[in-house]
Amino acid sequence: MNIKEIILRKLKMRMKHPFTTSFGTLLDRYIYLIEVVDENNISGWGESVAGNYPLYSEETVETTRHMLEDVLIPLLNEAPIYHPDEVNERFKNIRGNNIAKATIESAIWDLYAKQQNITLAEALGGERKQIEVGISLGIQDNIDELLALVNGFVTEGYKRIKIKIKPGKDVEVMQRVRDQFPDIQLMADANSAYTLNDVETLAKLDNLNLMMIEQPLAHDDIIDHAELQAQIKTPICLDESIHSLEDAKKAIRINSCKIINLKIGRVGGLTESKKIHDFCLENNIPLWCGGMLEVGVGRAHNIAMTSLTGFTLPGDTAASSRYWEEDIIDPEVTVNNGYINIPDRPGIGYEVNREKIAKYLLEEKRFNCRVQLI
Ligand code: OSB
Ligand code: MG
Repeated sequence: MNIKEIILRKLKMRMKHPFTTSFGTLLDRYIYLIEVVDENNISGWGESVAGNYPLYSEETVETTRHMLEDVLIPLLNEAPIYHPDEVNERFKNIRGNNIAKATIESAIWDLYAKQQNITLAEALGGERKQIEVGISLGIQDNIDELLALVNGFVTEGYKRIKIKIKPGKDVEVMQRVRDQFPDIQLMADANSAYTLNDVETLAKLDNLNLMMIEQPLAHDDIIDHAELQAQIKTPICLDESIHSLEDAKKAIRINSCKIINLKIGRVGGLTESKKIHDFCLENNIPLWCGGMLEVGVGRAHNIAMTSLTGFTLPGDTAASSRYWEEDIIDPEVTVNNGYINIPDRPGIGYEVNREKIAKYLLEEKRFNCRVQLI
């Protein structure tokens, strides 16, 4: 079946609340959605999870557009594709730009699953019918506000609470949360805000029975993390440092981390995600699926991915209503007592709502396509 058209749409969506990490605060999400349409007018969807500025990764909303328009879509047009696994292969000489690659690769996976009339979860080999979910809480102005937030989400049933930390907003914050909630699954995410000079501070977190500390040190490091892991009991989880299966293998080989956070965008798509999943499963490395403040399309891809059995820890993919007044998919993602049911309709399993897209649309570009997806 040929892909006859690819449509790139830029949306602007305001989040319900600003989200603050050690690298900055986000309120308005600018999002590229990609739609790949085949000859039978079946559509596959992908979402660029890049930020407005290159703070989490070097990619931005607009670099993903450039890559898609000027590099990746033309490359796809060069030759037929027989299976979505070949998309990653086609892009292998293009350095970096994993979020851009994942945007179109994940849309082709969705289209492929719909053409086969199976769910994306099934296409990926996922077996779970429901997944456990946690929540990620941004840095708050004061601890009482944070405690109120934690209380709300624990009451709703979220299975794991992740709290963003940075120097000066770390040990006391985590201590207060732990004191008030002695039994919850709790973790911290530093988004690279520390260095090895901070070992003393980070070691204080060891008393709090945290599931893990996520990416305490530099975004591109695995060496210092190994040194830190040797000095603290709390498991280190790597996020920013892992861009591929190779990165994951090296990080584990030198004991830089004990847990891996997988983000489909960060590793360049679902094919690479599956490889990292398989490696973690074979080697008993706890794995979970991270979030990037996605709207419904990205959320749906995360949910399908998390249906694979190697995702042994609750992920970051919360309900649509966590960030959005209204999501662009029907139905929205809902969480019941800490679980999301894997949808049973083909592909991503949620319908993209075109009226809502029109409401948030800034730009639309159409590309004629000759890609055969057979
Ligand atoms: O480090 O996991 C992160 C959001 C944007 C960029 C990086 C991160 C995050 C989150 C939010 O923690 C996770 C989510 O709820 O989508
Ligand atoms: Mg993180």
